[in-house]
Amino acid sequence: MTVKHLKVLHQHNSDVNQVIYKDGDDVIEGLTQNPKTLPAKYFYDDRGSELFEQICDLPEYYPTRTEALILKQYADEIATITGSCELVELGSGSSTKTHYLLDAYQKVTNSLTESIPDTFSYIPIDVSGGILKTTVLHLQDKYHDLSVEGLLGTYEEALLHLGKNHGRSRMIFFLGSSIGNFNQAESNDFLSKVSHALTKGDYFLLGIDLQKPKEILEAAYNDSQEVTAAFNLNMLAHLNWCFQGNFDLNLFTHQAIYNEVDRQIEMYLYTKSSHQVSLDILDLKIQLETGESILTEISRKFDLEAIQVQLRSQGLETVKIWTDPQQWFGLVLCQV
Ligand code: AVI
Repeated sequence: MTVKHLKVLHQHNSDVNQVIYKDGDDVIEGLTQNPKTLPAKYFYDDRGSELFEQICDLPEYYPTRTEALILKQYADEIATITGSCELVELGSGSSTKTHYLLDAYQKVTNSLTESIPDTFSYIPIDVSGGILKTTVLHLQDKYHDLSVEGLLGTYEEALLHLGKNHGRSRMIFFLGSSIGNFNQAESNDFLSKVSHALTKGDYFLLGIDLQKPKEILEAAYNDSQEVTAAFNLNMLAHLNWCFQGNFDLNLFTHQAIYNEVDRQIEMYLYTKSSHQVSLDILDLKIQLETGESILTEISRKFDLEAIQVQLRSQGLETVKIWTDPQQWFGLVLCQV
């Protein structure tokens, strides 16, 4: 089915039903180093995106509902501070929490006098074509006065594609503490690209998971229904599909630990027995030993002071911060 208002940014793939990224150099690099790693971006094929949606509803996984509560409570205030503007969401997924913002910006836009022509526009950006397509269709149905254009691509591609916003203000938002999946250097690079896609006076809204006791963190990433385990293992199925591989998912187990020194959750796949794996398209054969680990994801946990310093170093000045009563999650609004 063709969807109007969905643009494919990735040069090598014009099928919106597919997930992009097929290059594989990063896989070779990760699997040939010691200890082994795999890039977290390979979680998100359509099955991985679906599993992630299920993770967000798990009782142990507090970030999504805590951030949603903050948004529900403060979306109107955020919209009042920034005023009507073009909304750009990086890593939109199913845009569930975004409804609070869209409702608030719809009100702000409708409250403008008729003499000021303004539109209410939303640009969701994601690497998963299936979920983006569903989101765009759903939003077009729900908000008749919303102009929505989905961009299928990576953050880098999308931020470059957006260019500077001429004429009206923009707010880019990045929710769910996805910035925690970047290491310090990657997050600096990411924030610098965000900053370059904004013009003086524009806004950036960032959701961050805050530091808290190890037990709460580890439970959130080792859930009792084992959905996170399925999500982690699905990366191997995705790699099999992308690169004609023969990872046997039954030979791996999932475990997440909180590294208190680096203040990050680390998600691992451990091998149950020694075996060989090949990825034919990459011309790669690797030997895995019993109990060997593959690090698939880090999820950093933040401190409000430190993140403000980091944002400022990229030209993003904090305007206001909102948290929940337990201070488990934070929303930082900053301005160029
Ligand atoms: C997308 N990201 C913010 C999630 C997180 O919490 O780091 C990914 C995730 N991995 C396992 N559970 C959730």
